[in-house]
Amino acid sequence: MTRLHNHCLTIQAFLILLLFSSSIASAAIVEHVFHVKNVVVKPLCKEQMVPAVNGSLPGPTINVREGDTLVVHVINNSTYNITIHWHGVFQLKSSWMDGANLISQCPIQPTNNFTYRFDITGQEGTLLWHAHVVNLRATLHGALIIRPRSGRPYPFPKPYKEVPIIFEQWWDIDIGLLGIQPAPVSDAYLINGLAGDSYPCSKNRMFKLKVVQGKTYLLRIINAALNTHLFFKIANHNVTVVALDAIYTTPYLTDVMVLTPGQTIDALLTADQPLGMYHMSITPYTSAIGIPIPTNMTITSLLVYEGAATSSSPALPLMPALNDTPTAHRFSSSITGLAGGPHWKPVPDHVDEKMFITMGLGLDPCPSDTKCIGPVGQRFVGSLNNRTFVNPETVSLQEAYFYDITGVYTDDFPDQPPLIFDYTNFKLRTNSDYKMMFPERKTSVKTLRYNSTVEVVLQNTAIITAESHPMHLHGFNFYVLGYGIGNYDPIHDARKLNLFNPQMHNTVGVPPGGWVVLRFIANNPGVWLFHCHMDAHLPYGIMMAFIVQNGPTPETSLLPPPSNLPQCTRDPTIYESPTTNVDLSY
Ligand SMILES: *[C@@H]1O[C@H](CO)[C@@H](O)[C@H](O)[C@H]1NC(C)=O
Ligand SMILES: *[C@@H]1O[C@H](CO)[C@@H](O)[C@H](O)[C@H]1NC(C)=O
Ligand SMILES: *[C@@H]1O[C@H](CO)[C@@H](O)[C@H](O)[C@H]1NC(C)=O
Ligand SMILES: *[C@@H]1O[C@H](CO)[C@@H](O)[C@H](O)[C@H]1NC(C)=O
Ligand SMILES: *[C@@H]1O[C@H](CO)[C@@H](O)[C@H](O)[C@H]1NC(C)=O
Ligand SMILES: *[C@@H]1O[C@H](CO)[C@@H](O)[C@H](O)[C@H]1NC(C)=O
Ligand SMILES: *[C@@H]1O[C@H](CO)[C@@H](O)[C@H](O)[C@H]1NC(C)=O
Ligand SMILES: *[C@@H]1O[C@H](CO)[C@@H](O)[C@H](O)[C@H]1NC(C)=O
Ligand SMILES: CC(=O)N[C@H]1CO[C@H](CO)[C@@H](O)[C@@H]1O
Ligand SMILES: [Cu+2]
Repeated sequence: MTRLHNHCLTIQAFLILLLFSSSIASAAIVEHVFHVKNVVVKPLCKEQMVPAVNGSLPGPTINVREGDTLVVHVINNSTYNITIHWHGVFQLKSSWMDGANLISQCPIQPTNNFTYRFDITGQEGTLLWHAHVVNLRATLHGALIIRPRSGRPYPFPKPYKEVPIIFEQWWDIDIGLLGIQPAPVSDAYLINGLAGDSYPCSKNRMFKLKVVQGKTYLLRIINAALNTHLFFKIANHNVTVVALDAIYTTPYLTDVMVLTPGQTIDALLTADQPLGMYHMSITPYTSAIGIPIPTNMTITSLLVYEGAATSSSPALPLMPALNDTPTAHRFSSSITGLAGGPHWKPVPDHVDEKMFITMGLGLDPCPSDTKCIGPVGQRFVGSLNNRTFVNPETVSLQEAYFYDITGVYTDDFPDQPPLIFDYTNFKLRTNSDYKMMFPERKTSVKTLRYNSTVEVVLQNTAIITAESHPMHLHGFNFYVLGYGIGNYDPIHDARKLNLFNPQMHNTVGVPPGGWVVLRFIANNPGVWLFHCHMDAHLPYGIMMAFIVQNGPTPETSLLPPPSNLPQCTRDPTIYESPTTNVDLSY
């Protein structure tokens, strides 16, 4: 009897083996339905109606393997216009699936649906999906976990378990009703949907991670907060960072992490401390210089060792001060890329396009019938090289490009600011006579030749305030060759850039009153947004777009849009004569 049983097991094992070996050869199609609808949740004391995917906050986690095709049918039963952006996914040759509202598509309007379909190749780790419509990302987000193809190992010891940890920012209002107004000060932060002990009505409703002593866990950490950078610490434990933004890093041991909105970290945590309970806490990092900082607060979750006495009081981590820029800067700038690791490509040593972009806030004259809260009675806007980006309204930018519709955008985003000045000098802060104080409102783009190598120096200014802006590039990872404080020195600082094993990102926090140098290869045709990932800065227009031209072959060219791409207008004349749009001058 026993023998027979064993025999069956062997056959079963053999079949499983067969199954595995066949999945090495063929990548899977992973298909999901997202029902977006308004639901009532109560993370704090009050019931609140919010749009959510499948009624859950955070939304469902998507698991894929590198090489898979992901298909998500999004059905909009909410009362809002939505799009879903697959944050950090390269979307190689599938830019219509990028989900950037008014850039790669018009929104999916209430009662409508749209199917996103794309391959996930050349990247592994943790990313997120989120709505790409101002403010709606607050409740429409979730984890997107990309594991190696079956049979391929991680470049670190296999963890015992993997745990998504999602940080969120919460408002006790229907945030969608704000339209494009920046959200006010938030009411709470959540960890995996729970506010925890820091708030009166959520005591004991806290995310708890149960661990076995001696085992190692892979934390897949996502900052889905709309507008806040967050420090993260675990009492009495160090972690080893192994990936940022779904690209592996040199293992980096640390006791503190900081994530800008939109960034992700994969970190190994070994339960190597005495049996007990330990707080895992977040606290905001507010980098704005010269703007009052909010009351400090720490939001916690719990690490609970199996076998620990539940009566023991959990250890607390000592959190950095809210404005601890040195700690944030040290963590962000010290990590290096895993040169030679999976999906690593050497840094190109030549540069075809050099850009220097000043970034920060500016002012816009206050409309006569309105009261504006900015300095000298004006309202805030964003500025990239003295430009404030204005979204198109009647057609997406990518359709305007693909169908050659004139009057939607201008191809004149400048490579340099119109003025060379002492960018980080605080004396300029409130000088409304200053020549870069009132940027030009425009939908301007920068066109890049297919396959060109682009270097961008992002220089944070002190106009109005110096603040860390997390700049996010759609469609690409970029190398971060260097970070610094002050004005970038093109001779001295350029010599110190890391061209060997720089970290890579899709979102980088540019230090307050500082700079970063990025490099990427424009090998993905289409229109790609580059913008501040603090959601409040989207309506300010801290945004621009790159148009990457087609390469020489159909394989390197932008395909026509899917026939059911949501439209802003139903005017058929716009779509009469699609051109093939292959750049023959290449
Ligand atoms: C969302 O809910 C629908 C049913 O309402 C279900 O079919 C689908 O699998 C769920 N999606 C995910 C990603 O869990
Ligand atoms: C969404 O709305 C459609 C059309 O009104 C309806 O058929 C469907 O049942 C709704 N689904 C959910 C999950 O509410
Ligand atoms: C999606 O929209 C199309 C076109 O309006 C409609 O025919 C289809 O039934 C919708 N699918 C779902 C699942 O709602
Ligand atoms: C964390 O790492 C630091 C630096 O290596 C070390 O001094 C400290 O003892 C470590 N702490 C724990 C709890 O392992
Ligand atoms: C938070 O506020 C308390 C009381 O005002 C203060 O003692 C503490 O140092 C502050 N902590 C941080 C991290 O700023
Ligand atoms: C910035 O743009 C504004 C608005 O177009 C313009 O008036 C100003 O001269 C520009 N600044 C510089 C330095 O060119
Ligand atoms: C793009 O650049 C890469 C590396 O420089 C090169 O191998 C490839 O052939 C180029 N592709 C095209 C279509 O020019
Ligand atoms: C929803 O999208 C449509 C098409 O772009 C637009 O006309 C409408 O104004 C949008 N509604 C809201 C509330 O933004
Ligand atoms: C049947 C159903 O749930 N229909 C809803 C779909 O979504 C729209 C917009 O929220 C509602 O008005 C319908 O009642
Ligand atoms: Cu910003």
